[in-house]
Amino acid sequence: MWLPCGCTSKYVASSFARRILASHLHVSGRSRCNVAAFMPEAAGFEGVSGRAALRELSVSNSESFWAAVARHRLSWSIPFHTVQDCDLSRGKIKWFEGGKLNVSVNCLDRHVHTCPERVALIWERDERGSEMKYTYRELLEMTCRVGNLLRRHGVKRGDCVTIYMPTCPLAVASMLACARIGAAHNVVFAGFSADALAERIRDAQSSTVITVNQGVRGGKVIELKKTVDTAVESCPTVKQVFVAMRTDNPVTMTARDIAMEEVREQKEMLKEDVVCEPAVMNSEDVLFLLYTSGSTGKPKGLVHTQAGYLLYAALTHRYVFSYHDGDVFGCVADIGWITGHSYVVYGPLANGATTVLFESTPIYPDPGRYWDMVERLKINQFYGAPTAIRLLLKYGDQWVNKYDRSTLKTLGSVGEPINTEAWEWYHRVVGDGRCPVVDTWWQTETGGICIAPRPSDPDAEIVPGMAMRPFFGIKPVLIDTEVSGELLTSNNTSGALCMAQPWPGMARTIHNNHQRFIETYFQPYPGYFFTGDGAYRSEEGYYQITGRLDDVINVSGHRIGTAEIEDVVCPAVAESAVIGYTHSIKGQGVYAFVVLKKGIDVKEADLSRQLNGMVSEKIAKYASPDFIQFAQRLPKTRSGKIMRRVLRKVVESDLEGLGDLSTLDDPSHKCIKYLQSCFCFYLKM
Ligand code: 6R9
Repeated sequence: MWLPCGCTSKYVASSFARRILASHLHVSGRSRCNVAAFMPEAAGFEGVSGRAALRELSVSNSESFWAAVARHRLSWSIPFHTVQDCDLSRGKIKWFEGGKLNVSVNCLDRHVHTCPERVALIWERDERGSEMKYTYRELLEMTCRVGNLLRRHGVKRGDCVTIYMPTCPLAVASMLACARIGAAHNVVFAGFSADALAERIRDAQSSTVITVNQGVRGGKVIELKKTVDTAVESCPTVKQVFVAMRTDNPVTMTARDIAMEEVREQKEMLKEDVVCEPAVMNSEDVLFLLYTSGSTGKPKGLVHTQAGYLLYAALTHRYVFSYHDGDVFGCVADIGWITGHSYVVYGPLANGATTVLFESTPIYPDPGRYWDMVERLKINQFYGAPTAIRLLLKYGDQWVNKYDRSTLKTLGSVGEPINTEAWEWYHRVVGDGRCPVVDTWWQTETGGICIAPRPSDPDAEIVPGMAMRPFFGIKPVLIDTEVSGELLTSNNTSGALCMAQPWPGMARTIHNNHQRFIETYFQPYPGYFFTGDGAYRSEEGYYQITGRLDDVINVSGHRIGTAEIEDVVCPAVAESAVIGYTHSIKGQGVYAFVVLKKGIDVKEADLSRQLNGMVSEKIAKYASPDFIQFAQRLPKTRSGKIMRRVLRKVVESDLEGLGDLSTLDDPSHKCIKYLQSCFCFYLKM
């Protein structure tokens, strides 16, 4: 086992300093002699004498690297014969072919074999102080019961099960049960509306849904079963809905519904055996679909497969956070997002970690919730979102200082750029200035973290608000967006962030739409995977993400396509344009410009409220506009495209920065002047 050498980290503390004030310390004498202790399988790599050399090899000889890691870190029923068979220009990605394994065996059985009584899950329930622990043995039993239950009700290998549940042990067991019997899962975030859920169920062609009677979040009861009832009305494929009980309140059950377990009298689940034969899966069989927003109105179901995904989630979890055996890992993401999949469920469980399932909110019952939890559960790594950090920062240091955070070793951030002020507060106040803060950049598409300050030498510098260094096997490049699509090879430059070579964790396709997969990710820059983000590479070669280059906005770390919001149809509206604007807590807020149909006579304030309600109902609350501005017309190019860049400047009141308006269809710029003078409705607090 690698023993951390206990060196103190060096940080660049000065505000907004983008310059690295210390020299590079990539290859130190210490790391040269303990590469094998750092990563045991690296002992077989000839001539690799330091971590920098190990990283070099992972990129220059990625096949050897991934082959060694896959053999060492996964349990296979049959070993793979081909490490990779990828062609980025065709969107073809295959890893570890010939290999057979079962993901749930890798996450559960092998740990039950060595340490059955180790805690796998700590469920930090919404009700503070009522956490529940589940050992690996218990989680395996629960998973087997759900697996048998699903099998008995006809769920087969290759089917897709939709899971609409809050973050809770049964949701994790349901995901793992799907993996156990060879079904794919499709977890839909429990904050999505009935319409959004229905769209995802239909696209995934699920015939089985798993849900709970009611959810509980921030002290409020959420009617999840009712939402499922509404959703499945428009989903003819759905044959059965399993309903677990999160609260004691009964809900109306229909002929389609099966009570999964009940609080007092464990029903269906207890009938099942605690042994469930794992399906032997091919490396490239589907593990799950996860829907995410793109720049069109239709969310895309990204497909992740078995071995490559699990390996990448496990390796990044181990090395980015410096996770060690016995640590308690606290990722507060919801399981409905990729962060929940990779760093609440698969990565930590593959590594035999104790992982926290956080069901509540950062400010319930008060803004000390996270840090009280850190103290109570003795969390060693805390992984959260910048939006929550910014919110908590505003409540003041006292909520943090009240609690003992001495167990913390690493702090992580994900989902959106973390501004320097939030980064420094996280580092200085939450981490007492002694924990590395890792700003981790990645996406649903990448499966796991691709750029993060760690792993690197323990004393290598970390620049506030920068993701900095590519992970093992990751080769980021920047490409000129404006003129030529040319590779930008120098430092101190910005461009479209692309990946020049495949890695095992990347998504394999978009469910039922491989063509869209190719068009979105591989056609913009042939031969490269295009992330959709822009990035800056510093003088020192470190990466900083500058934001999306497409029409996707990021509200509190949740991706939403502007087109999805614009597509919510209201009979009174002729057209609309949605843009993101800078929001001090959420990162970005939603601003909608709306043009009404001629002759419509409604009070704008009423219509604003109505539109807002419609977006909540069709998509989710977080997507509903903060501002709605009614306009006579929208600025367009002569070819009829809405000039969002102009709208953004109007919202920012930056009339100097309007840029080139030569393509505007209204040479007098009357429309822009009008927009500026208009009143808008502030809708959300
Ligand atoms: C993991 C996750 C992905 C998009 C991504 C980017 C933004 C994520 C970030 C970040 C700046 C970071 N993003 N991490 N931007 N710094 N550390 O969030 O996946 O929901 O698919 O969102 O989020 O724009 O493209 P996902």
